[in-house]
Amino acid sequence: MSRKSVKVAVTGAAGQIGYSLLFRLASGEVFGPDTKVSLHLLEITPALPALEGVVMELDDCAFPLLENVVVTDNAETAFDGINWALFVGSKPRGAGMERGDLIRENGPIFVGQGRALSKAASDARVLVVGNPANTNCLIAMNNSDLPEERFGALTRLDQNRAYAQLAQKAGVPVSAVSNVTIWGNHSATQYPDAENAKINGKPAMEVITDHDWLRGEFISTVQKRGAAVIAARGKSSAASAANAALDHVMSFESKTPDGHWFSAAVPSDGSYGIEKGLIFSFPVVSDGAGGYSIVQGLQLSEFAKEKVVATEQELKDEKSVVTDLLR
Ligand code: NAX
Repeated sequence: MSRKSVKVAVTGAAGQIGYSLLFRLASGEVFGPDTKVSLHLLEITPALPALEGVVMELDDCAFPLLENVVVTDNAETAFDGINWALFVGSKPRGAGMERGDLIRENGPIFVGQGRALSKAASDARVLVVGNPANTNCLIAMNNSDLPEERFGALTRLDQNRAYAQLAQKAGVPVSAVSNVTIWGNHSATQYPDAENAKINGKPAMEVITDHDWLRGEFISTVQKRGAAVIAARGKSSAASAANAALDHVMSFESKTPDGHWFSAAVPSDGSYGIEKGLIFSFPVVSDGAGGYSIVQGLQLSEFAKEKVVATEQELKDEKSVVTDLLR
């Protein structure tokens, strides 16, 4: 999709993912060399001074395509006339916090931001990055008048992690890997599907003959990669998360090459028997003109079906914790 200019809202812009995201958006690498970019940055009030520092650095890059930067703690101001909303801002999981606590803590943010979207942006497409991303996206979608198909949550980082693992195991460049799908939730129940993946155009299951690895360590490595990065770095994934968010945006902005697909958590239309309306990661193709569809007809083994049912169940359970935030 080529545009003269694009307005992108980023929430949580003073955070670590924001710091990796904003400069790449402003550089033109996402929307192309002919598209001017306006950044609409939303933060909570106490983080605005830090955000001003980030804006100084954006100024100091003298990006020719960066037309305008809005800095605000008001969601309606941030979302005014935007084309994309990247919902990164949320509270991190604190020590001893259960997933359910995090959902209750962050859910209300997405009620307010969903409502603000309805008032301020009729053309926006939304990507939720802040965790628990799928359920936060469900909440935002339910509190907004924007069409459901505009909403998505990030599982592209999981997909990219799966690509890297398969490439390393097969001893091939990552560009040789294709058609990996992440099914379900951006959580440890996600199912990274190697059964439908390809390496140099051949089924990955033929190229990698260690099927115990494919059904065991491969899946658990991808599922637990976020925790492994935290253990090693002392901080959660940031540059790779920002990179994946931009991959997600670029994939929806362009036509998916024939025979390929990418993973994104989108509202289920009942495909593969998944409960309608859940924000579930599927194989997706984009038409490059604002539309997308879920790839149909992929074969799922009994092993895969069990995994898909488990991650669907987790999303149903998460939904049941926030029913009061849905309308
Ligand atoms: P940081 O804590 O560095 O930044 C979060 C920012 O959000 C802070 O600056 C905070 O002030 C702001 N914020 C909090 N509430 C807000 C609100 N109501 N409105 C606007 N801004 C608000 O976290 P960071 O490392 O940037 O991660 C952000 C989110 O991404 C977290 O929820 C994290 O768990 C999630 N992640 C999601 C991933 C995915 O693949 N879906 C992977 C990476 C990451 O873990």
